[in-house]
Amino acid sequence: MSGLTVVSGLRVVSMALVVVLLGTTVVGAQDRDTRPLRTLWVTVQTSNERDAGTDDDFKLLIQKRFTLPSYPVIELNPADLRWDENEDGRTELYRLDVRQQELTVRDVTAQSTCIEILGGDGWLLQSLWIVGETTSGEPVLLVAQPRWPTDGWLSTDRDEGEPVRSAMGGPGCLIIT
Ligand SMILES: [Ca+2]
Ligand SMILES: [Ca+2]
Repeated sequence: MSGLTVVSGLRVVSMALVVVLLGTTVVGAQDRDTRPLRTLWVTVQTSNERDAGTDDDFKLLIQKRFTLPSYPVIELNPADLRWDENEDGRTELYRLDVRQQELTVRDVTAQSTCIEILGGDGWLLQSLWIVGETTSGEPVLLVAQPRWPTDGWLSTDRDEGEPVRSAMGGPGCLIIT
């Protein structure tokens, strides 16, 4: 482990901060829950604000924080829906099969999950919810952001927003390398 990199390329912080950040995230019931997941149900609500919608694709980045020593980052590409999704005010539900990724409940948290847009058509969310379904069929709320920040635009065009945001809407994404 060489340090902690902010994916948006803003800065690399020290090993000491890595330890502090890990210390603050490795607490709570979810971090001890190793039930395997077979499905992620991702609900994305787009803001009503003008031009909040996007025609661009996106992906989810999930870092497996407990898989030492490499902390692999899983990339998930939601399938294109049959309609013009993620337009202003729309709410979409994506079903992602994650059986191949060997994710567990503790892998998918607000701290470990990010959203990346793949184009320059700015996108502003209203809310983001991720519910996991374990291999035995139990639903578990993994990520809940009912109030996405109103300045939390996503875009590969830096004049419009950030290409990567955390699942809570903040700029950048903490990736341990
Ligand atoms: Ca579509
Ligand atoms: Ca837009």
